[in-house]
Amino acid sequence: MLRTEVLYTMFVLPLPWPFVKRFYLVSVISSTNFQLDIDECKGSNNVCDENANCFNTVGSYNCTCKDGFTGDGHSCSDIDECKGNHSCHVDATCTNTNGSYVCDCQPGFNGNGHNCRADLCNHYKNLSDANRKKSYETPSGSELCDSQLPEEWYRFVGAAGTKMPTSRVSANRCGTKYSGWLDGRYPTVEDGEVYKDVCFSNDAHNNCKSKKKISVKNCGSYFIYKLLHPPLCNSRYCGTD
Ligand SMILES: [Ca+2]
Repeated sequence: MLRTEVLYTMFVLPLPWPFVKRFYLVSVISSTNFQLDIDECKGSNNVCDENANCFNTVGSYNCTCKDGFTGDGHSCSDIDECKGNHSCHVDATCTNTNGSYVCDCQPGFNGNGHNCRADLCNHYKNLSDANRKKSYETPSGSELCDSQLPEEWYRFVGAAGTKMPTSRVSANRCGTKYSGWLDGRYPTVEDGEVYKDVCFSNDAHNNCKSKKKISVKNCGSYFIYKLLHPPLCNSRYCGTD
């Protein structure tokens, strides 16, 4: 919007006494050269929506809805990103908010909502067979092998015990010929996921003749193990109380 300014200009003329010593000349100037722009974006002039940005221009203005809103600038409404485009992870929950949205990893997953990773301590399978316990003497001819065990995270429960032993297990125990046991101490919760060697005992060697490196994690009240196929059959991962 342009406003015509009326300018009053004062001139002091050097006229001698007794003439009017001072003569005020009022010049009224009315010309488009003096039209000044009004900033419609300032104060009470702003007619844009409260969720819009106002851009003043010479003789006019523009209203543009802010990010997260849609409309003509004079009326802006929230976009529900959760119904359309959002960057929440597939394992996250999307919650719409005014002007934005929030992503939260679902229970059992950790992360910032845009990247969620399964909380391993809530995603494992149970090993519960009694013949997996280190005290179980393997009947001759019925040796089993964990080469058939899917390579996933496991927890020892029930008749299988509560964890893998950390001292040598004799050969021909826990339902196999080469009995598997964890070499070294267990990690703390703070240690997170750590690599550990599992030794498989046989008759001829007392120590770690055959071994496999696996991942172990302390979940506070129990341990979980990422069990991989053993290096040779018949071998099994043993449990203990
Ligand atoms: Ca929104």
